[in-house]
Amino acid sequence: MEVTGAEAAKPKNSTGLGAKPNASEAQFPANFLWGTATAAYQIEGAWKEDGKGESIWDRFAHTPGKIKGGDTGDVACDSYHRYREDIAIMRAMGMKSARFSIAWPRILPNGTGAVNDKGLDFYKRYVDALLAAGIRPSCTLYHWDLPQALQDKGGWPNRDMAGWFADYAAIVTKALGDRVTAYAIFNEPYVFCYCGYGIGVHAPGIADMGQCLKAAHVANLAQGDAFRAMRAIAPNAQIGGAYNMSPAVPATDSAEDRAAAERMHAVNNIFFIEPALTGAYPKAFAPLEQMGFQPGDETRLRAALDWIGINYYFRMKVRADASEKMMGYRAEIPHEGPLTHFGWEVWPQGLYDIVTRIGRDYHLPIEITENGCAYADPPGRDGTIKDGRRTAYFRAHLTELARAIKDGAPVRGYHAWSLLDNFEWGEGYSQRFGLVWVDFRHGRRIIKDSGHWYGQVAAMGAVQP
Ligand code: IFM
Repeated sequence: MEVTGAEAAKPKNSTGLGAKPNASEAQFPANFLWGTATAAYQIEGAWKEDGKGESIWDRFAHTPGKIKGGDTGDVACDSYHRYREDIAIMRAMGMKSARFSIAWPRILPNGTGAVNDKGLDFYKRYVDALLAAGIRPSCTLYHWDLPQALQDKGGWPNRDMAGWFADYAAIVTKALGDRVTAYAIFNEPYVFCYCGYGIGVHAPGIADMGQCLKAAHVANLAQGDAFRAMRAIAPNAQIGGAYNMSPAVPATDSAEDRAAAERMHAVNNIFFIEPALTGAYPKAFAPLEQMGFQPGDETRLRAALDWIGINYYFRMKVRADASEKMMGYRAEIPHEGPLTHFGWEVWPQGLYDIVTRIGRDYHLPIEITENGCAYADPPGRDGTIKDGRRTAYFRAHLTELARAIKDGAPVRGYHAWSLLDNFEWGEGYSQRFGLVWVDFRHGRRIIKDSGHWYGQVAAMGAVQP
């Protein structure tokens, strides 16, 4: 079944999705922002088109042995050329918000200096097409595709990065500021610092915890500098960030494991929020000297974020471990619940736990900027994709989210990861997270059963049990 217009959102009677809301369903607020999320490198392709510069992910993926199956993002979902089709799908699914990211090397091929107008024009067209479809553009400035030219100057551990990033953020805000009102400065700064500089499984492939700590501090400075630059240009924009978060569950009830879990929360969940909102690192983990902290940085770190984005995939069990010199703990994904194709435990209550804690601790509007699962279900003979496990995953997580909202968590939106099957970083194309299946050879898209189901949830503002 090819995707065509309003077909996507038709009720599926076999699953009872056309039924009226009833009292036992999980109900969401009337103006709730139902959406999907994507990221530039994962979907766009066109890696050297229209003046785009090389990114660290281009370089990393082109290095033999780095990505499963030798996959690259050179073509990906070809969304650079097929974005109108993607937006038609979102519209047909009744989406109200589209989270997407900008590729920095499309705008500034060398990271700094001359602006590539063709790159800016692409995102202007993209945003205009979203607005024409009645979908709110939610723009992430950095989802990991650093210009390689800046990595050649040291990348995120180099303090100059903060200023370069703020300049880039200003250019984008000036160009899109009249069209875009929602921005996330970074996507998952913990992941790009830790995986990129600490353990080297992501671009630029450096395994050095010293560099990781420096990168994390510079990213925090960059967040503050970019926030101020953007606020000056777009005073009414909603500026926030998307942070990966895993509720930290102590492995035992011992005081050591409980303290270790709090330390993990500090490192993993709030390391890029506390400095922005308070000017200081979380007390449970603040190795200032190793991070290269300088006098005056406490002011630069500050960013009065308007909203907090939470990317939730799994919880972590944490135990104290003195042999872990830096953090003093060991954290792992438990296997008590069912596992996705990626091997991640499905634990819907974790979404409730993290959302209620962040709501309680920071009193800021929250959006779920990512939540989703990888399952490989292919199209059947009739061309449909029966991915019941994905539907069950979203049903369970949305039910927990509705419970969190009922209990007072200030959540205003939810973005399923992801609109499309796409390039899953080190895993290449082996992990399919999409509500929409993509044939990576021909670019064809098919809305999966879960995508039809999610469209109905968005239309009804409720999840049926
Ligand atoms: O695909 C990624 C995304 O880029 C960032 N958050 C997690 C997703 C699944 O691993």
